[in-house]
Amino acid sequence: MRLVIGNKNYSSWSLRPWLLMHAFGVGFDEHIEWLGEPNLSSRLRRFSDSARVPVLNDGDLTVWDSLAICEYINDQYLGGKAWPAKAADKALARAVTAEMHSGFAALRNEMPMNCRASRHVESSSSAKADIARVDEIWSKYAREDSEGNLRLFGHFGIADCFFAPVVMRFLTYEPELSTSARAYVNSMRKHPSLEQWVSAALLETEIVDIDEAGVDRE
Ligand SMILES: N[C@@H](CCC(=O)N[C@@H](CS)C(=O)NCC(=O)O)C(=O)O
Repeated sequence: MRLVIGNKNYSSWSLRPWLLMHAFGVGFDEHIEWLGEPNLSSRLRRFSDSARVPVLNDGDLTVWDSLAICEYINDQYLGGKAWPAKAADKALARAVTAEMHSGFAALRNEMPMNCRASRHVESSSSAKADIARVDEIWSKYAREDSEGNLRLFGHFGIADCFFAPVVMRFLTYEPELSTSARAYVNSMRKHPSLEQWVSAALLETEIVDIDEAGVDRE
């Protein structure tokens, strides 16, 4: 099985399924397409008509879109355990995941994922509202798992994977957060699979200008 992704430093959509597969020990080869190199669209079309990453190839099957890939991995390889077991928690985990997948445009645009940077940006009121909503979701739904790690609905899964790029954004741009949201950031950052992603991101050298927002923090 192969997962095609973009730069680990920048590709927030790629991080989601990569983190799920890595954390649950689903074996896969990864292939990186550099987002700043020429002919991106035609290069990505070799893997999927969507011309976007991430893309999963499993035998004859090609799945694009980070949520569809996570759902497929969960169904085919994880016996459903990447969503909470209880129906009510599962519904809420799906709701916050869908909210992340389809919303938070201002936050995404103004604070691009950039794992290696420590920056300050002046946020618009829309981005501030997005940050407050993320804070509210984490404060409400993050609970300790059996090992004392803060995870959404108390068990690492797809919802955490969808918010992991925002964890990275908040570490880069350090917006004001509540104590509980900050605790979720710190706990997620220590996840061994996220550690591995970030270590690899730090070794990358490509600069993608449109994802370099803000000014360096002291
Ligand atoms: N909804 C898609 C979005 C994927 C997406 O926009 N990926 C970006 C990289 S992070 C991309 O492939 N950009 C290529 C381009 O814009 O040409 C998903 O969830 O996978």
